[in-house]
Amino acid sequence: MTIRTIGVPMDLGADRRGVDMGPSAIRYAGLSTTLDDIDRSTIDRGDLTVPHAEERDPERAATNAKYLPEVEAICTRLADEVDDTLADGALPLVLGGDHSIAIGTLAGAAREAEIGAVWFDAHSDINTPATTPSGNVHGMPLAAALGLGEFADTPWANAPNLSEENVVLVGLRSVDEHERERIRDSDVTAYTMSDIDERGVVDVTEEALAVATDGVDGIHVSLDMDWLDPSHAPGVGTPVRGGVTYREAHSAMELVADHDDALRSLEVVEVNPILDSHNETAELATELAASALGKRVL
Ligand code: HAR
Ligand code: MN
Ligand code: MN
Ligand code: MN
Repeated sequence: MTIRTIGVPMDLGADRRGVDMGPSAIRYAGLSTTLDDIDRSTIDRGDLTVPHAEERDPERAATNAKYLPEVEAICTRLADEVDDTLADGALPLVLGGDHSIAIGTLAGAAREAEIGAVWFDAHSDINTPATTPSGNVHGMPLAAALGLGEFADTPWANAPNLSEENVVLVGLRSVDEHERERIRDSDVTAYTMSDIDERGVVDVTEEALAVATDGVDGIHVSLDMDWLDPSHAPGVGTPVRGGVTYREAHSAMELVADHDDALRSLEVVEVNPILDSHNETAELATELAASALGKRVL
């Protein structure tokens, strides 16, 4: 199966500038040669065009969902790209950009198939404009995709064939109060870093994959690089101490690749080259994508 890379140089969903350079940094880190080691053909369709914050009216950032109209425009195009890629029988590899782009990836991935989603992240990204502490849309993509709260009124943001029962969060360590309530009140499954400490990353990831794949056609995997400990992935906008290690992250991605051909789409987000040290977070993002797509040592 062909892997089709789609870059989304988006940073309007986050406060710290610089994640818009993520797709370039990941390509510079050797994505195409790394993927050549996998027995699949690869093609890079380039980047979507995304406006810069400097071109926008700063007033638009003074809301409880900053730049939401811009996010809508970009995510609508991304959803079409992802859907076209899947219709062509290829696997979309979406490069972020901040995590708001997951709204588009999920909407496209869930257009013609029932899907599950595994969300590897320090954060739960399930705020809505009413509950967000920051107004940053990268803290809202799961709520948007599931049509929660005010997102019930934004059909463009909803993933049509994604249900809470097949959504799993892995590695949480930064959850806002309202997000905690929302997770408790929903059918979303969530594993914290404490679960990983107690049970190990293999056990937790296997269970997460079992939940996400239950009764669906395939899954989307969303890898927020701040899932990793900042000692391994310093180049992210919102680092949180106490994340998974380099080896744990690879183990989890290898399990993704090994799980019954379930992976239909993959996304790697929140790489911030401005905050990185010698592009190491982009290099790690490249390696982890390759592991999730089936790269092995032997
Ligand atoms: N929960 C916070 C908010 O909504 C922080 C969001 C964190 N950002 C991310 N997403 N990198 O995973 O503002
Ligand atoms: Mn830019
Ligand atoms: Mn995130
Ligand atoms: Mn995060």
